[in-house]
Amino acid sequence: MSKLNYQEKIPNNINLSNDLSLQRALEHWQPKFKSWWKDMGPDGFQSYDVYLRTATSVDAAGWATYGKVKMPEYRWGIFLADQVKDKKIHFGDNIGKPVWQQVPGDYRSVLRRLIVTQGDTEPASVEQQRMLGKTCPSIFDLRNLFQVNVEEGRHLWAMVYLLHAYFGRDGREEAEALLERNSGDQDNPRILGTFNEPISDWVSFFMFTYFTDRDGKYQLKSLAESSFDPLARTCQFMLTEEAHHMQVGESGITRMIERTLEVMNKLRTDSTETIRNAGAIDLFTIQKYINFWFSSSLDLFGSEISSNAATAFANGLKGRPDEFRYKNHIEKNTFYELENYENNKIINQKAPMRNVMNEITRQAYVDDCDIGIKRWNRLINKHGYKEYSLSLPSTKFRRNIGVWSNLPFNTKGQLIAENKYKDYLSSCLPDENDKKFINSLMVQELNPGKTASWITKPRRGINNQDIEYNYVDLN
Ligand code: BYC
Repeated sequence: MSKLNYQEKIPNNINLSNDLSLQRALEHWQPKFKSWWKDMGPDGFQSYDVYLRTATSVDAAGWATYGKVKMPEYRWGIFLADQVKDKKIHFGDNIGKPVWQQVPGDYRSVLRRLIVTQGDTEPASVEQQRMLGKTCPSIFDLRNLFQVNVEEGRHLWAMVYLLHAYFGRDGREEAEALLERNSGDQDNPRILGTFNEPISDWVSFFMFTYFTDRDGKYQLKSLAESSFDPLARTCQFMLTEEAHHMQVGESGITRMIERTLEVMNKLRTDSTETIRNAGAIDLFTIQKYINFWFSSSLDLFGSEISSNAATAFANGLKGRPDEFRYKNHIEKNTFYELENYENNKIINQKAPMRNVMNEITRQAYVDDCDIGIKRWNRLINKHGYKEYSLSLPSTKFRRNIGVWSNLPFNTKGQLIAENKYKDYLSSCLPDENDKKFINSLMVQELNPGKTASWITKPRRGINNQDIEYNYVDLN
């Protein structure tokens, strides 16, 4: 079991003190990270004690140690899952050879691109969420926001470690650039689309943590299969933390729906106006937010048919999530049937399996997203509203990347007239009115144990603490 060296400036389980030049490079980057955190991290609350979990080792007992800490003093560390002895490459053309402890020259730039793309999303999400503390529905939710934020910061550290340790000078330059791009910046935006979308209300935050963090889960699972062992081990440990982020999303949306149903039952109404006047969010509006964040997150998997994905699989850089579940790990002359769009028609096509890895990962993601939808529909049903249900829009709807990009598909996956599309889109995505209404609900609630009108209380506290516990010390 690897133990954390807690005495060092940068907590780690990689024997950092034995590698002075790496230690120096990271210590050089650390103040830049801290200054980025101060400028672009959570606005306000930086001087308050927050009940946070910190990783102190990578085993089950130590990865979640709870205590009050001021966010700028959070111990952002570097942790890799334990190394497996004699591990072999388990997919692609290099199958059976030992995994790589160093970056093979041929794959250097592709690997660096993957790590930079992954790394870029982490600080991006912190930037997107930076103003949310001002409108938190409860102190419990405020703490969860900060937990997510500090861990995304740690995930940035994880990628920066790989860049510094394995990519020399260009890795160090990329690490600097990760702090220079900013979410939504006109001149120097974040790399992937979703990470430039504003998250200015908590409905978007819960949707983001449900849908976009789940993309993170699937991308990390793919990278956790990598033949570049330090990357695989880094991502394995990141996945442990990622699970909590998705749980924040799922429970947040559940609590929001619960409040809506309570209001519908109490007032015996399904009128949007009446529900809104009672301070809850009608199911139609919730569906619009699902439509927005799900469709945006689908783009993060890349094109349905991708030569990048084929190369990454063939070379063993990026596998399928849970690669062990598949029978064939080489997929050389195998094919996959999928839909494509040619000459204004949807056609069925067979494509080489290696080229459709993005689509296979996306499908696994869609199935996972659907689990929450089914659960929410059971809740709606239980409250007696059998005629209502939430759903995931079609994977063809509102796409900007891949086969379906910029085509006028409706949420059911049917093509509609081009000239009707703009109006259609505004009818099924949050419009200005919806956003205005949602913003009107976003009132900060800081009394321990109290919760804003639009969401129910959490069922359980954090780490067996009471719901009323003072998760953020405001004194
Ligand atoms: N927006 O062959 P293609 C997370 C680019 S989230 C803008 O279709 P490929 C987290 C692509 O870069 C997980 N550009 O796709 C969640 C390429 O550009 P170049 C993040 C896009 O390469 C919440 C071109 O289009 N992890 O962790 O097979 C909070 C053609 O690419 C987009 C990763 O991203 C887009 N949506 O796959 C915090 C994993 N999609 O090279 C964190 C690492 C594609 O032609 N990244 N493009 O200039 C990858 O594995 C791959 O880069 C992608 C794309 C899956 C993103």
